[in-house]
Amino acid sequence: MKTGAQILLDCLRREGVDTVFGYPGARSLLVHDALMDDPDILHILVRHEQAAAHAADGYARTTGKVGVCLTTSGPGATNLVTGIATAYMDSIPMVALTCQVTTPTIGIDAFQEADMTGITRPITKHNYLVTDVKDLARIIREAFLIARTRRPGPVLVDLPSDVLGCRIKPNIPETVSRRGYREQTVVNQKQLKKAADIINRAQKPVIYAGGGIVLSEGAAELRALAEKGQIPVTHTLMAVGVMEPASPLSIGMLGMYGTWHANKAVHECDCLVAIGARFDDRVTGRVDGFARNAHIIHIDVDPASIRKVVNVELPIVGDAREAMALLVDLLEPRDRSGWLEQIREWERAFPLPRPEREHLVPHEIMEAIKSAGGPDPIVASDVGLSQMWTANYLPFSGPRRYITSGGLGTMGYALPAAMGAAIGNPGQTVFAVTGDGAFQMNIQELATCSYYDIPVKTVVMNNGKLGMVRQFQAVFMKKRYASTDLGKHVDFCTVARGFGVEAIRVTRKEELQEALNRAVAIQGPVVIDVEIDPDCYCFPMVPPGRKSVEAIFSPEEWEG
Ligand SMILES: Cc1ncc(C[n+]2csc(CCOP(=O)(O)OP(=O)(O)O)c2C)c(N)n1
Repeated sequence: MKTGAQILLDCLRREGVDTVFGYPGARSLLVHDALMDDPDILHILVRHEQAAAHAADGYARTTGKVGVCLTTSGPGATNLVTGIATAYMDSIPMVALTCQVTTPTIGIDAFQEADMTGITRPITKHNYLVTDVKDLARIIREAFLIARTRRPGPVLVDLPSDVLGCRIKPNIPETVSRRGYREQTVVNQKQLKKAADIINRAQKPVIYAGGGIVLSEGAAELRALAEKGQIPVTHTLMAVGVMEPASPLSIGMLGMYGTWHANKAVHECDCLVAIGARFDDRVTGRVDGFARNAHIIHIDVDPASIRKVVNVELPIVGDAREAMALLVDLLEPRDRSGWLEQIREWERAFPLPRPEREHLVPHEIMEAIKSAGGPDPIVASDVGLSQMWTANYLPFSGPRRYITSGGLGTMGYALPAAMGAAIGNPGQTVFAVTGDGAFQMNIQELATCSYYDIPVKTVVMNNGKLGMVRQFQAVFMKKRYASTDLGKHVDFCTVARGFGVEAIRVTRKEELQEALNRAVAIQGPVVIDVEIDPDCYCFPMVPPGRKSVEAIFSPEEWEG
């Protein structure tokens, strides 16, 4: 006979879970107690439940496994909401375990009761309230199956404390399936053949590569496809690293803060092959101006994302990797050097800006991180200018190396996500790149890093401002900087040391490289607080509501 809590851990072990990011309370006592003696599952006690979700997310993004977080009921559970929504928007496999008040007291406003299945219905792929311990093992197995298959996403399981305390003879099902839920899709060969015909006929095709390629482990197939057809590839924020950045076929990121030449190529192409991407409004700009002359092919595992934003000509529902592997055989080799040269010409005309200033500027910081980080560091970036600078200026030669909150744009993501990444990838160098605003949203996690000696190197791009919002004010609000000044620079070094984390402050260019090298050489966590020019922004930028070729390169260019 075993308790529900013990059965839960048996199920987690069965799914190969080695780490749970969590925070306890009265309702989770039994699970935390069982975890204390568990030889296989490490429980990381975060300092705020939001960080548990982001850490599970960072673990999942960098390992490809399902991330797991665990909280008590009520406020512990509701604190997960932003982290779950972050994972949902970016299709990240996660199982969120929230403990609940006892089944007889559900619905009477019991102490620390919150209706978690109700609250998270719109931000989970699926969710469950377990009302009978006999269902527990099956539900946990289903939760993992649903989280990691098809279009992945977070699944929440709400666990009343009496269910966790109930004793039964455990019976973990060998296999699980859900009626109406097919784990796999079968790619339609006829549609693929049509796609190949369109691509083979195209003079100026472009591949628009999205996060689905990362999730399906399809980077090699993408590279083969691009190579065979000599097709340039632009990627989304979610797909950083899917192409080798030095490849002549890689044309950088598209969208609001993408490269001018990638946006221009999409604007001028005669065939756009969207793979594992969802035509996010930050990518398309004004939809009626997006790829206006192109035959659009859309390959995606989720039929609901097809024709949601853009009326594509040829939809193909299926796993991105599988579809690309089949498509590559149908493509005819082509010489498209004229088209590729045209895109390079656009790049030479409007390269990513690399300004020279007295103060430290972003691309210099990215170059220094690259030089200190070795061949393949993992970088979790926050949300703000630091995010776009990292995506544009730091080269990543593989997927699952650059992680960020793309769809929801959650400030405070970087440090906890980097923690999860570091735990999932022992021995790897892991950076969190953050702004001074976003850092303060989960800064308490320095305590977690210090306690467990998680060696995250946090680079704070400290401009004393909420830079990305300030950029909007500089461009669109006539430089009225409402509520974006964070005041006198916070001394993050003192704060970090208070948490028991080593810290280095950088104010001058000459100090930067040496500081980063030293941070990487230190065994444990380090904060590198880098003072940067507050008037440094991220350009080119496509103004909201404009076509993606209407990017501006400075605030002065805007006359709207
Ligand atoms: C939780 C949350 N609140 C508000 C925002 C809106 N927002 C987007 S970027 C940004 C500024 C970020 O400032 P900072 O972290 O200092 O980075 P910087 O842009 O200066 O690099 C804000 C407030 C958000 N994305 N997330």
